[in-house]
Amino acid sequence: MSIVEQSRQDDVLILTIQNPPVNAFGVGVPEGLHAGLDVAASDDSIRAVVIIGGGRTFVAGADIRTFDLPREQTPDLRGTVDRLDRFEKPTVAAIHGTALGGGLELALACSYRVAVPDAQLGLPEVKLGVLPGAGGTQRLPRVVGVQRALEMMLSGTPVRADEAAQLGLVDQLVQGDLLTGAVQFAREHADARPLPRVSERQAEGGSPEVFAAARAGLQKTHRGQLSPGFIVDLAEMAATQPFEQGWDAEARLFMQAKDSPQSRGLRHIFFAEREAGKIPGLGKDTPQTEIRTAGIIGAGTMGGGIAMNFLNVGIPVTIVETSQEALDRGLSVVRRNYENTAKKGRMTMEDVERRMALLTPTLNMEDLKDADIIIEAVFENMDVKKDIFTRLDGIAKPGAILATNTSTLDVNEIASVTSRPESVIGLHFFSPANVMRLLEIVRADKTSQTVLATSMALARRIKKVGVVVGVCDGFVGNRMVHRYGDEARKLVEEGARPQDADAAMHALGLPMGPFEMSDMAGLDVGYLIRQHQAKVAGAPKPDGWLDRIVEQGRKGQKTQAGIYDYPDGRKPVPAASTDELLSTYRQEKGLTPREVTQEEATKRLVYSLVNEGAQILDEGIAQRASDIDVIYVYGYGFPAYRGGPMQYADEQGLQNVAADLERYGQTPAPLLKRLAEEGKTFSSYDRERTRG
Ligand code: 3H9
Repeated sequence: MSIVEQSRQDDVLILTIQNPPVNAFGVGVPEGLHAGLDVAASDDSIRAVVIIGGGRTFVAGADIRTFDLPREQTPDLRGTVDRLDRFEKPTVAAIHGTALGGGLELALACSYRVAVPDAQLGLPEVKLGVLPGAGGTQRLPRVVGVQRALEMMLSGTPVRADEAAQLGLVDQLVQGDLLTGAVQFAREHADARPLPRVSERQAEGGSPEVFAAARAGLQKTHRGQLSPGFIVDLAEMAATQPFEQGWDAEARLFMQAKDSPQSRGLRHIFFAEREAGKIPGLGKDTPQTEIRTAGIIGAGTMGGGIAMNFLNVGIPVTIVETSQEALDRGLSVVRRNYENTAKKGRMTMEDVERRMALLTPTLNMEDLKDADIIIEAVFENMDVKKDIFTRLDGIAKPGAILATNTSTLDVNEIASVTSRPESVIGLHFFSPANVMRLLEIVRADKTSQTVLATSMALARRIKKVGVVVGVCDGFVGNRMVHRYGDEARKLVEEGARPQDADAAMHALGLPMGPFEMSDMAGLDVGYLIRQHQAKVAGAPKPDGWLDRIVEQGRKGQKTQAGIYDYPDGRKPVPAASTDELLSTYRQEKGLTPREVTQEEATKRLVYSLVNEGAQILDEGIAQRASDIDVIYVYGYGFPAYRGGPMQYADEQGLQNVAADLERYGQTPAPLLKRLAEEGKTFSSYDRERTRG
């Protein structure tokens, strides 16, 4: 079967792009379209051409997998678009599913666009660190106006075809069969001349103020990123220069953006996220349990946030607490969260009531007997969790999934108190659980394939990115963050100020550094763990500088004082008391402070994550390096345009990373050392293992 099929309905030639799964503009597509256009050009009986996608969608964009190919092997989208723009017979793009990126650019170069009402049209290139590179930056402003085009290109968010029709982006909505409607439309417009060409139109609404505002806005929405600035520059060219000039500049800037580490990072995460959904040994036909109802134990911040994910997609939740007061408090927090969303105009009050009506509060755990999945979200204490799972074992119906939201504890041990360890799994949500997209899915030794497959599908259904991890202290994310916290504390002992360590991570694009994060999470949690561990080990009482801060009653944001002061409740301000405490501490311990450069701080912090990540990978706790990246981007705010810590290390070169680790007194993990010596990357390691 050819990638572009040709067929005829009398005087209309139909070109159907067949490149599953999403009809990306890949190898063979331009050749097929050119062949079709050759036929149309040479056959007088053909009066118009319809271009349509086979399968579930129109064209979802350029084939991202071809971005790293040598230029001459990349499918020539621009050449195809250019030919369509000049073509002498009417061309109609018939759109269903998605017309994204290069797909929409192809459609914009046609004379007309028709679409089914629920099709999605957009230019999401910014999300991949590139820009619309086949005329999109020049054509979209000429159709929908500069302001709207900037919004669409900078957010990357598509619009539905019915909205696109109002914007003039779609010429006609087709209610019935798309092909029939498109052919009819093509016939009706077959003789209309001159042919409408977007490239000949003017872009409206491009005042200097619009561009100034767009540039100022980028500081907030896309700080530190390359391609959004290019997009604004090109939209300005669309408004002020002849088409050809903008078209040429676009090609240049597209290549520059595509070849940047930022675009490599974003493309890495795009594929990593999809890869994370694939579990070796877990076939597509693995039976799944149907999840119609959920039970949650604990209506605290975590339990309430978890419940919201289910309510949002229409799954009824029964939520259990031990006191009426805790239950009422939990429910009112959920309601308040929804009402705040409604106040911002992102949902109606009817939506709020509809969701709240799905939430059933109870003090009786027996009420969970019919739930298809039960998630325990009480505080981190093994005895409490074991007690809950013992009781659940007697209550839950056979086949129900019993999940724990523990962030550190041994899921095997929790499962061992039940008579059905195959039904037990860890579902580690990240705070705030209704916002953060990551879900660590902790596979215990006896977790069944069905429970795992159901949990993965559930993650997608509640709009989370599920990543499967193995059992160990802290799983992937928190285990790495512990090492990062240790390194941050050491940096300060050696002479850095806490704000220097935080600034080192801001420089990389993280919204928070290690100490801002600790203050937000609460310093007492780590303190209690350290004290407990020392006691168990019979070691002396820990007396680090951070322990001393907690002993001053400064527990972080929640006490309005931690490593930082919080005069307005939220914004950290360096604290004089911390400086004093540190200077006394260093004197007492005989530590002579030295200057720590930002470069050293950044490397030591990120590489501590990478080093632990390599160890985790070697132990098989994470299945792929790219899974670790997904965890850090979706759970810890690591900038997607850096691709995650492992991809960042690949960009730096693993030899350099290993050498720096040694220089700063850390021992490279055996896997990292080996890959560095062999001149490999984490990506190549992932690829080899997938092939193997
Ligand atoms: C561009 O167009 C540049 C031009 O302006 C200029 C050029 C000169 N390429 O997401 P799914 C794969 S930039 C290659 O799970 P869904 C995906 O990896 C591009 N592969 O399905 C997955 O593979 P696998 C602008 C692609 O239904 C499979 O298709 N376009 C591409 O949840 C299914 O994907 C975009 O940025 C692609 N373009 O969502 C659109 N797209 O099965 C990016 C998908 O092996 N794509 N794949 O894991 C999307 O947003 C979503 O995939 C889409 C479908 C909404 C289309």
